[in-house]
Amino acid sequence: MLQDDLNFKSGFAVLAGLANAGKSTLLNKFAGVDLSPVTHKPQTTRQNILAICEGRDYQIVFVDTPGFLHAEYKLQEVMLNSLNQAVSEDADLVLFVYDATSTLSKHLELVKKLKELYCPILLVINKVDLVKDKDELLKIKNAICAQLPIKKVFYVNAKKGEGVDQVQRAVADYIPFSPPYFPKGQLTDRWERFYIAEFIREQIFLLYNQEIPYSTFVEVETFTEDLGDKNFIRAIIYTERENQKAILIGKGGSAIGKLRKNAEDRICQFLQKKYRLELRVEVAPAWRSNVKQLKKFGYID
Ligand SMILES: Nc1nc2c(ncn2[C@@H]2O[C@H](COP(=O)(O)OP(=O)(O)OP(=O)(O)O)[C@@H](O)[C@H]2O)c(=O)[nH]1
Ligand SMILES: [Mg+2]
Repeated sequence: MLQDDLNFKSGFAVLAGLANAGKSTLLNKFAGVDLSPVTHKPQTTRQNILAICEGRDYQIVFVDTPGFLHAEYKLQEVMLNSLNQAVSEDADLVLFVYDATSTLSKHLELVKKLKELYCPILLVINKVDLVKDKDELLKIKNAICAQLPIKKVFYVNAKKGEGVDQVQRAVADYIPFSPPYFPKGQLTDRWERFYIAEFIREQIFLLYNQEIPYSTFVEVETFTEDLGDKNFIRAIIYTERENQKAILIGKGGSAIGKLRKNAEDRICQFLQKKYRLELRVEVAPAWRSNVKQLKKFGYID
């Protein structure tokens, strides 16, 4: 083994926090690309997403997770399991992402879970731009540090990327000496199809309200890569009820037309290639509570 290999560090840094705390925004800043869907709605992230970041002598695998929640239906239980598994089994380090406008009382259960961990925990107080009175930030820090063995605290505006580099440097310090987990230059561990479905779902979260985003699952049926100008993607949006299907489509197809356009732009921008997106809506009754459907959709192994 070369001397340099012995000095190499590598590890999994898991982002944990409540829904809407800004975990995916932060992950995207680490990645340098908008990999993980970000929306103003809670529970946007449903599955763990990896962003692999490299330095000269380290490779950090950042893990975005679903926000901590009280599971009411099976899909939420699966989301919570993803978070639990990431922090309890995979993490070499946890980044506790805390929305500075939130309250500690909403975090009691999550704090209880974090107390059980043996790995280092770094506290990232995010959305500091929304807090006028900076003394408030100090109070948040003191309250959390009284509860958890926090190694370091960061004040961050993830949306603007302010304070993010300092977090990454600290993570590189705290991860263990280890050979890299992934080949050099790899950004993530999933295929394009996964991100295409995620970006369509992201645009659904941005365009539709109430229960609609939560009731949808997106499946990429066809993804062509060798047809030049004629490359296309065909995707199915599953929803739970006929009336939700009607809302998704909209009068004369107006709503789905807008969704198609926005999602197509997002996908083409990410893949840096031109694709024509085709969408179809189907009903899969109560799929969020149906283990068989969740397996079919890939939420359960
Ligand atoms: N003002 C402000 N808004 C932010 C900041 N970071 C994230 N946001 C916004 O907060 C909202 C939620 O961000 P996400 O990154 O989707 O949050 P999340 O923790 O991944 O949420 P879930 O996936 O639902 O658990 C989005 O509207 C972001 O633009 C920040 O530093 N300042
Ligand atoms: Mg998220």
